Amino acid sequence: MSPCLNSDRTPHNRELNMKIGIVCYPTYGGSGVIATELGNGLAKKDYKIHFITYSQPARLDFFNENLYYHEVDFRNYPLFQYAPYELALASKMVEVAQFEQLDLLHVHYAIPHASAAFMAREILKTKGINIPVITTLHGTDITLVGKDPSYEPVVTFSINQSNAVTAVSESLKQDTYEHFDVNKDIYVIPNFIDLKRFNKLSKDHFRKAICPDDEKLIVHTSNFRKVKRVEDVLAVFKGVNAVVKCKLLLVGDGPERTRIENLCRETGDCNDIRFLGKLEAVEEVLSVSDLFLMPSEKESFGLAALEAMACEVPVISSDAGGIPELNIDGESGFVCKIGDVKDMTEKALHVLKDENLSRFKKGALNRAKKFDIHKILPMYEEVYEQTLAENMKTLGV
Ligand code: GMT
Repeated sequence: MSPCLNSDRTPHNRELNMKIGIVCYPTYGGSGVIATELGNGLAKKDYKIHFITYSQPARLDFFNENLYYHEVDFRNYPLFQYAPYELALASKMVEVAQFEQLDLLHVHYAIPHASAAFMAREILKTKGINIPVITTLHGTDITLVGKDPSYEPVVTFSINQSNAVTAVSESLKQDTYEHFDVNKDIYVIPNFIDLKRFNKLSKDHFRKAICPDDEKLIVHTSNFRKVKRVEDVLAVFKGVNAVVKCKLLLVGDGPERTRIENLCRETGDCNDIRFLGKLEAVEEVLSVSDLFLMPSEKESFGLAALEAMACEVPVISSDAGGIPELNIDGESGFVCKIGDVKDMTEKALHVLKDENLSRFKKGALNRAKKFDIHKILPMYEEVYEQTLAENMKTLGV
């Protein structure tokens, strides 16, 4: 069968009503959030968006006529120690692409989405359907898990086989070239924020309950993995609290939470620290906070810090990965060396001084505005247009 496009719509119509399959992790992680918000944003612009994943994405809990959700049904069998998710995902991509006449597949987080998409694309070719695959690299798929020898050959292959590749920061792009034998151009498209949702809300009653004696409020949100260095958050908080009375809110959950909770019980700091667990309306907490801490060991962009900045919260961060592309030293907060809790504490005290705080709050908001969803979404649209045009050229259309 000769190669052909998936639908007989003209290129003009194709631009207006592009049908896109988005594959992502549906959990609270940053890659899933970006993929879901991207899909939501595109749906508002009349694209038809088909999410393909193993459960309903966390931020996809409303109705929109342009949004569709296809659940990957993966079954176990006594012979398998682990259910082969990647195969079920590839099969679902084939099914959805074929029956919904998708124009392209956009996968978020390389493992295992890029290799599953490669498989789906090749299967579709045998059915006379030729659609391109775009892979967005998010961070640990490159900097941690992906470069592990147990995954590296497949990650390298599936990046090189993607029709287009994007990365969420210049730093992640460079890491990809450093750790993998990649011969493709990588487009840098930073994370973005919906400023209609993330802005400073008036939640003073909440602040009064947490800080009854007008203490300063420090916040950290993460998935409590080792790379987040949450123990550094505790150390900085202890140092700051010794000079300026403050409270610490820890939002999120993950493998390190129990250890961190035990640590703060041992040091006796628990009275001033609250673990809030996973929170859907994180913007409400950010709205009453004075300072955000992100001391990560690895961080390709730092979406959680961007969410804080949009709510006018300055950031004290490490200089890991792409964070310096977001947090501007001396403007939106400060950038310190990974693990330098002394410097982080000093910088935090500087920001929290009454004469400095409002300047840093403004600086944080101004920086966040650069990553407004309305500025970043067109960058993805451009990659879609270009990739489709290249695909058509290859097919001689
Ligand atoms: O932070 C995490 O561990 C979650 C992870 C993910 O893929 O879900 O986040 C990564 O992608 C985000 C969205 O692009 C980035 O903002 C985060 O910086 C990045 N995390 C790391 O690189 C550790």
